[in-house]
Amino acid sequence: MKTTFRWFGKGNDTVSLEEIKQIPSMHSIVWALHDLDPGEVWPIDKIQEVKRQADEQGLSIDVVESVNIHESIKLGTGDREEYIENYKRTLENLGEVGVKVVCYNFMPVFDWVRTNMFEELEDGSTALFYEKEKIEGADPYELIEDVKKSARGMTLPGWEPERLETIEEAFKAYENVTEEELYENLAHFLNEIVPVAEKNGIKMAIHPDDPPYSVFGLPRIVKNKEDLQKIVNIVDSPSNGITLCSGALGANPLNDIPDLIRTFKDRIPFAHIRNIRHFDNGDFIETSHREEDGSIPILEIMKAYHEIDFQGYMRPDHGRHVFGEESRPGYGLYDRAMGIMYLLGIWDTLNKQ
Ligand code: DNO
Repeated sequence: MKTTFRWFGKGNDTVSLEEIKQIPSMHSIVWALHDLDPGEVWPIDKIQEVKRQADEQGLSIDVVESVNIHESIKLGTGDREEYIENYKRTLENLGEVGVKVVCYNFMPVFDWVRTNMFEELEDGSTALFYEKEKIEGADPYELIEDVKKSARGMTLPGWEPERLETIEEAFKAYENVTEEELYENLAHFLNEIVPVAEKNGIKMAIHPDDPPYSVFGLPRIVKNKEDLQKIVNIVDSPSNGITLCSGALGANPLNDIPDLIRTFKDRIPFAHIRNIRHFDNGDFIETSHREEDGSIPILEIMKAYHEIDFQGYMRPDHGRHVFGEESRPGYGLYDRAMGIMYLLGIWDTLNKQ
């Protein structure tokens, strides 16, 4: 297992590479060119600049999260081939500097969804919160306004202003798109992309839907074991893989994460480990990584990774906001660093047994 930490780039993150380097065991940053729009080719000089910055700290740039998918590819509209070609060029450029894993998602319109970024927990720390009823009755435009306000001026991954500007149009475009059609569009994309990824030494890793069910009536196709099985079957190659996110999939209590790890063991190049606490009414809140603080079986998850001799990349996912730190929602330094030490403690113990 190689440990990683998400970093949003110089001038775009409250956490520095110098700080990341001091977290024990750090192998690689998880990065992206956040100033580019989905569909643009990532220029080699910009990629090399990130590599240079990481090299200076002795960190590798093996994992990209995410190269976002242009909405035309998800919708399967006439201009999708152009964007698929651009995606291939980006993969070639990333392969050239040694990137090994590219995370992406296939969620229509919204990436992840929450109702409050700074919900207070019992100990006074705050964390991302999802209220089921609020979403069910919500007007998506109101939610967008709320999210923007609660983001405290930071752009959130997946909620970039350019994306939000076109949201009305995007909603209309998906009005008649079924889950089958969305799946067909993913299959078309993967059939085109996976051979290029293979050739460039890259493993594609799809991120599950977060939360793993339909929101605002939009189709969702990466929700559970059955969906993941269908996706890995599209192209039978290690370059067609999964980002196994325990928090995203875990929001549905019926998803058995240790079982998913064992089932898809050869197809998980990238693991996100996040704990959340379920409430009876369907709400959930993100918690510390410690198993007993939430509802996700973190110990069993680590055991399952250990059992499959996991050689991929792992990152501690969303943390709480603690010690008064002001950061991007879910992406402060302190709680994620504490999280990784907890996960490493489990891992090292398993290694000694
Ligand atoms: C949010 C993240 C997501 C994730 C993408 C992957 O914090 O978990 O934005 O990066 O869905 O493509």
